[in-house]
Amino acid sequence: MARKKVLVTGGAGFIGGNFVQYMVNKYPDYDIYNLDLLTYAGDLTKHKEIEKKDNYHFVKADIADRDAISALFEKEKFDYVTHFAAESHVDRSITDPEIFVVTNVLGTQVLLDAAKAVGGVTKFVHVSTDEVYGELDFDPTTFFTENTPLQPNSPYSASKASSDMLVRAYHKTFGLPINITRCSNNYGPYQFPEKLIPLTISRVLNDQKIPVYGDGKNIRDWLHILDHCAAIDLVLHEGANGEVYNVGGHNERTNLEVVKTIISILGKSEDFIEFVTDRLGHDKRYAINPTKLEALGWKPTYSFESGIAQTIQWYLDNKGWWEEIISGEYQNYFEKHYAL
Ligand code: NAD
Ligand code: TDX
Repeated sequence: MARKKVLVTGGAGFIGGNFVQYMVNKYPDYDIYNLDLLTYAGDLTKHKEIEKKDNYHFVKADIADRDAISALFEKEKFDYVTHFAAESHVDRSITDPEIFVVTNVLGTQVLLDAAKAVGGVTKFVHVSTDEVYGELDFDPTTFFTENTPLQPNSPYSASKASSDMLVRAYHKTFGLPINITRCSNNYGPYQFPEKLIPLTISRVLNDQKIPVYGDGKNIRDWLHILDHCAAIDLVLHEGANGEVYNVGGHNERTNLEVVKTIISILGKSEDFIEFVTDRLGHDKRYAINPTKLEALGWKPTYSFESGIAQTIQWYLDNKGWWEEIISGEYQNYFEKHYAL
């Protein structure tokens, strides 16, 4: 049987990077192609363990570069596409929305066109976010389902919702075999330290203030990266054509609870918490109903308690990785965004 070729876009980032490693190790008879532009959020050092394996391949390209993407699809004739590449940070989308439209909307459309033109792609999985549904209030009995109307509130989530609509349209109009996944907040190894959990861990370890937006009562529903990778793998192989699947494991926490948990595990003082000006348009609460994915056979393996302990240990064991990042371009971003 011919080897399957899997394109993973954004495979130098946090989620795509973990997914590339998961797939390279789990499927030695698949060829995994990591396509990434290596923006500030992408780095290849995380792939030291797998880059010598025969089934791992790297291609540096911009998903919005139509000529490069068409040529790659023509050459490789992928069987599967898993699309993670994006501008992913809400705060950056508030200060500089345009690149979010170019990468997230136009880039997705370029990939869809290439898949449609070449043919042979048996599944295109578009990795989206629960943020496209907007926000929930604090009533703990309410959840996002796949039928919740899309009401994105930030330039980031608006760009992701737009890309979701294009993916849906290429299925309805051209018959492209697709799935859309919408997951809650991920955490785990190799997350860029501008996101809440790695930002808190790295700053606590350096005895620095932790900026908590507003009153810290906003709620996120935390999903361990490895549970997310298993979900994408399942949807790629078993997802019903054209369907949307929400991914989340019922791990709702306020931001303040998350920060206090990390401080407590690291044995530091809560005096490091600093309440700062709230994010513009800050969504109150996200919470996923994952019943549809569970019916396909998915079950999370991490509770928030086991996942956060594993993640903190990873950041302790891999200081070199994140220290390198926070000493680079990120430092300028941090100083501009926070006045701490
Ligand atoms: P990330 O920012 O860590 O990584 C994004 C990757 O995409 C980087 O490697 C970057 O270099 C690459 N990239 C950016 N622009 C590109 C372009 N034009 N061409 C090619 N590559 C490009 O993001 P992440 O947290 O890993 O998120 C991955 C996907 O999952 C995104 O689509 C995001 O919307 C979605 N998502 C993330 C979360 C989360 O909690 N992190 C939750 C829900 C959904
Ligand atoms: O310094 C901070 N202080 C703070 O209180 C930061 C960076 C965040 N926060 C708050 C804002 C959010 O309520 O913590 C919560 C989590 O913030 P982020 O880590 O920036 O994640 P969020 O905005 O929820 O979006 C994430 O999950 C959904 C990802 O970045 C998105 O790509 C994904 O779609």
